[in-house]
Amino acid sequence: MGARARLRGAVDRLEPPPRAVDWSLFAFVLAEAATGLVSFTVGVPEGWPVFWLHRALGVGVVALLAWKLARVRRRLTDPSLWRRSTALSVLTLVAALGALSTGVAWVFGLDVRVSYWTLLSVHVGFGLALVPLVAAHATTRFRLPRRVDFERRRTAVRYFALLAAGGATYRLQQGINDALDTAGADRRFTGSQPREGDGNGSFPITSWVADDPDPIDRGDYRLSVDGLVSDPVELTAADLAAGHETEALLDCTSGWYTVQEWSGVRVGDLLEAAGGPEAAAGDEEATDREPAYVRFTSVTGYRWSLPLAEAEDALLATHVGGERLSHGHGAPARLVAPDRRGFQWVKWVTRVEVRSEYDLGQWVVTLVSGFD
Ligand SMILES: Nc1nc2c(c(=O)[nH]1)N[C@H]1C(S)=C(S)[C@@H](COP(=O)(O)O)O[C@H]1N2
Ligand SMILES: [Mo]
Repeated sequence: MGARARLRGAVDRLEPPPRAVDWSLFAFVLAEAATGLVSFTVGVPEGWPVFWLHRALGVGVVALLAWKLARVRRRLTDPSLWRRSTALSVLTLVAALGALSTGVAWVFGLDVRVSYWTLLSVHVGFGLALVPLVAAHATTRFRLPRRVDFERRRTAVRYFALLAAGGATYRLQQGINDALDTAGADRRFTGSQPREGDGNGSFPITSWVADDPDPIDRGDYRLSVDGLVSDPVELTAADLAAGHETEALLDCTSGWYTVQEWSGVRVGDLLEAAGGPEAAAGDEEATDREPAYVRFTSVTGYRWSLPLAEAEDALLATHVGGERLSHGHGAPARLVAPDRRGFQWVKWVTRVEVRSEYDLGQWVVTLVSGFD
């Protein structure tokens, strides 16, 4: 038996029964959406498994889709078999191929821009569209999975092998990137590509959805530092030029990163200027009102919170690469939160507030701020 025949044999043995292929595709797409979204919140290298799982699942989807298409292709190519649901099937297939092809191209470091979106943002768009499409597609040919489809131990082995093959494929791909020195070789563990240079002009201005405020007049600007502090204060732009410096890496979920020298005021010093964090006094439930988070709010309402200790070490930056921040990058002051993803680095900060509670609303507000 030749090597090709043997590989074919191995691939055939991996193929799950038809109903299991359908349900696995559904489950894999959901898992892709989940790992993709979770990966947006990961900025530390220890979070690498989320990214690897996303890639391995993606290779798994390629295999499952190939098996599925081999089985159903006549339903697509033979017009006499077309039904109303065929249109939905085709749309689902297009979204799946869109998500897979942009994902693969991204991994190889392709950096084309589709109007003002990066290829990675287009990938996310296809991926998010795929979830409802796959769900609707599943209901048109709804057949409950049967125990026998998944029962045998062979099934577990199969899925494990599928994911392992996915991981191995990605590893192999990294080797190709290195050998051919493609742009993909410089990517971070998050998949983001580098933007080189120092200062305002060297990296993109990115607003997450709709934030686009008018420039803030330096003379009129006030920053309030309040919440659970002993002496709330209002500071001017001049008060913030405290000259604390730090090098930090900004990694945007649209797929680029940059390392810059930021300067401004340490948030811990800012809180000291307001007398320091202090539990709310004089009420029975004072224990529930311990300072635990610092919330940074933009002039647009966009906001994010960091745990107190992390926030104290963060920077409210007024300068980047030795230049005063430009309006687009958040002047007069923006949050620099090392190890956090870019969307958490609030720009145009006008309020710093010590709070006792986690702010669940921030997840929604970052999506809708800027809309009137
Ligand atoms: N107020 C506000 N802050 C924001 C954003 C925004 O839309 N509004 N975008 C975030 C995103 S998604 C990123 S990646 C960084 C980008 O910073 P930059 O525009 O200086 O590159 O700012 C973050 N801070
Ligand atoms: Mo971003």
